[in-house]
Order: sequence, then C-alpha cells, then structure tokens
Amino acid sequence: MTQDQKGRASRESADVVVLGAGPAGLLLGNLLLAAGVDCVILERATRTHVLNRARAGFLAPNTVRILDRHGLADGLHRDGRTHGTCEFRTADGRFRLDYGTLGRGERHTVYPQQNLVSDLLERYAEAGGRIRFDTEALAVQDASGRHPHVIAREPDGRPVRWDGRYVAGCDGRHGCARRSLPPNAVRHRHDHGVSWLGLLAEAPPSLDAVGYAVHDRGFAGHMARGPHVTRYYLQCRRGFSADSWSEERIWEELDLRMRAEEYGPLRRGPIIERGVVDLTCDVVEPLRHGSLLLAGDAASLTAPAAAKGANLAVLEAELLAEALTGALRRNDEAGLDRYSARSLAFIWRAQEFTQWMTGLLHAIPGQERSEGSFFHASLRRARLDSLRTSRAHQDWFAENYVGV
Ligand code: RFL
Repeated sequence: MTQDQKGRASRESADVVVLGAGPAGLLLGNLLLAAGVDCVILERATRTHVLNRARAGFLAPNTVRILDRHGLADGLHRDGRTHGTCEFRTADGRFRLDYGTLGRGERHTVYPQQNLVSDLLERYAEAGGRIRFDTEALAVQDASGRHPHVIAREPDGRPVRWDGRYVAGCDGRHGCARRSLPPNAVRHRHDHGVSWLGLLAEAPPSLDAVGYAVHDRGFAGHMARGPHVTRYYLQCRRGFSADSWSEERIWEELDLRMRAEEYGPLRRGPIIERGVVDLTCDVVEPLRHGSLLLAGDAASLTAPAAAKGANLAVLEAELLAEALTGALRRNDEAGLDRYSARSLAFIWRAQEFTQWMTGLLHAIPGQERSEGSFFHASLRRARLDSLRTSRAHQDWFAENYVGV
C-alpha cells in the first residue's frame, strides 16, 4: 500500500474490518481467524493502553464456556478464582447469599478484564492476526451500498481507507460505529439517575464476598479483583469530581457505609485509580445496518451494577463470528439476518436485571426528602427482605446474577 500522490487516503482491505480491540473485537478477531476468515482490527488506543485498562472482573459461567469452547480460557483457568457469595449490608443487618449453591448452582470467575484482553491479543498475534494500534476509525461509509469501507487515521495522522465486505463495530460506547449509524437506527436510552465514584485500591479484599451496602448516605460496593487489588464503589451526586475527596475521606466514607464498626474494618491501601461513572444505559436497534454490525458496548451499554457488559460483549462476539463465517465461508447470510434479534433478546434480559439491581441498591437521588421517598425506601426494604427470606426469590436472583 502506498500513500496516494495527491494526498488522498491510501487503501487497504480485509473481508471483515473490526473496529476496537476490547473483549468483543478481540474475541471476534480470534474466532474469525480460526474459521479462516480474513480480518483486521483497527484500535484507536496504543497497545500499552489497551493492555492496562482495568474494568470488569466478574466473568459469567457462560463467558467461560464460550472461551473454553474456542480454547481461549487457559489464562483464566490458571489465574482466575471462582466466586459464589455476595453479602448485603443494610440498616436492618446483613445477610449472605451463596448464589453458587442457588439457582443453577453456577459461580462467577474473577479474572480482570485486562488479563482477558491480554490473553486474546496474544492468541490473535500467534495466529497471525492483523491489528493496527493507534489507528482511529473516523467513519463507516456506504454500509448499505456496494462498497462498504472505513475511513481511519493512521498513527502518523495520515488517512487510510479500509475496504471490507463487512464492518464489525466493536469500538465501545464512544466509538465510530455508533456515530456512523443511519438515521433509522434507534437508540433507546435510560438514565438510572445515579452516579458512582469507582475506585481501585491496592489492598487485599476486605471480605470473602461481593459486598453491597445500602445506606442512607448512598450505596457502597466491594468487589475483589485479585489477592492484592480490590474495587470499591461509592454512590456520589451527579457532577461529582473524582478528585474531590482525599484518600482518607474516601476510606472514612467506605467505613461508614460498609458499616465497618459493626462488621469489621476494611483493609486499606493506596487508591490507584478513580473515576466517576454515571449509571446510564442504552440499546441500539437493530444491530445490523447493511454491512455494519454492532457488538459489545457499541450495541448496548449496561450500567455496571450487575456486571453484565463484558459478558454480553463475549456472547455477541461469538454470535457475530458464527454469522459472519456463514456469510463469508458458505455464502449464507441467514445468520447475519438473525444476529440482531438473537443478541437483543440477551441484551434486554441483562438490561432488565440491571434495572432491578440498581433499584435494589440505591435511593432515588434528589428525592431523599420528597414525599415519595418513604414509599420508595420501604419498597427497597421489602425487596431486600424478600431476598433474605424467600428461597424462590434467591434462586431467581442467582440465576440472573450469574447468567446472561
Ligand atoms: P471496550 O472494552 O470499550 O473496547 C472498545 C475498544 O474500541 C476502541 N475504540 C476505537 N478503536 C478504533 N476507532 C475508534 N473510533 C474507536 N473508539 C473506541 C477503544 O479504545 C477500545 O479499545 O468495548 P467491548 O469490547 O464492547 O467490551 C465491553 C466491556 O469493556 C464493558 O462492557 C465492561 O468493562 C463493563 N464492565 C463490567 N462488565 C462485566 O461484565 N463485569 C464487570 O465486573 C464489569 N465491571 C465495567 C465494570 C465497566 C466499568 N466502566 C468502564 C464503567 C467496571 C467499570 C468501572
């Protein structure tokens, strides 16, 4: 490939141009390569950035099954830990749910997302996969026409045009695939109205369970990420700046909401990462627009309250790989025709459970002192009580909590 003499975009091609090297794009790339489908991954960030981005940690059993099915689970079996207990702490006391023994008896595997990304990247490179880091997709063009292509910017700033038969938009919530959707694409949005200060502490977990604290001052969460790193969340007001509180203030607030005085101290350590997350969600419908197909966060955003995002990304990547392989290896587009409806069924189930979980854990912000607040707080209390006492409710919770 050479740069056009007149400075126009140079041209390259692949049967499938995958945008984004997150869990969705990297799994898709691996599965396409394994099926003998020609593809390339374009990734806006640098390799170092991609390998160090700490996000999810709780992998659903279905995610592990998918990775197993394709021989991509060695790392998580070696270094991941299974996990099956969560603990709710409220003004009425605390209770534990051993969800690994409830419902279908399934457990999470705790394995940091950046480790999964690193495994997938390594396997993709070993298989000879093409990937361009530091290359930002700017627009997907002619997706419903005869010459679908992606205009991208190379690391040196020069434009490049990638022709493909299909474009897989796996470039997340702020990616180019979403910006390139035609006007008939619908984006259903919902704002849970809640924000979290997300924290990563270089400290061992403080309890052997996922901790959910429901407190008058707001929700607090505790999730192990490994023996030396723990994720904490503190509900905060919208517009809160992540740097507003000192580390001391953060630990005091966590102690208070997690009721450390009653249930034991939290193990402190330096806060190595912090950021504010607004709990919003959306779903794009449909997920196919001609040759452009969306997967992962590009297809749907779920608020992190129920840890569904990375798991949906893996599930959709497998469905999309199957569908693209059918189209390119067998000249059969039936799978692509079904892709959107099949994925959306899982997406809406995940959204529904996330909505339920968000309602369980939070007071409605801004309405704490309003007329309806007592009613809402009492409903939440009744819901927690039902979860504490009803085996049927616990089985339902377990099935939805670990499932996608
Ligand atoms: P990603 O991981 O965002 O990857 C998208 C990639 O696309 C690149 N990109 C572009 N590349 C080229 N051109 C462009 N124009 C581009 N624009 C963007 C980006 O650099 C990036 O590399 O999307 P993907 O693959 O769909 O995966 C989704 C998951 O990352 C996400 O759903 C989860 O992290 C959500 N999530 C959790 N999910 C779980 O299942 N379990 C959890 O425990 C969990 N914890 C979390 C989470 C998300 C969090 N944040 C981000 C709010 C905890 C947190 C704090």
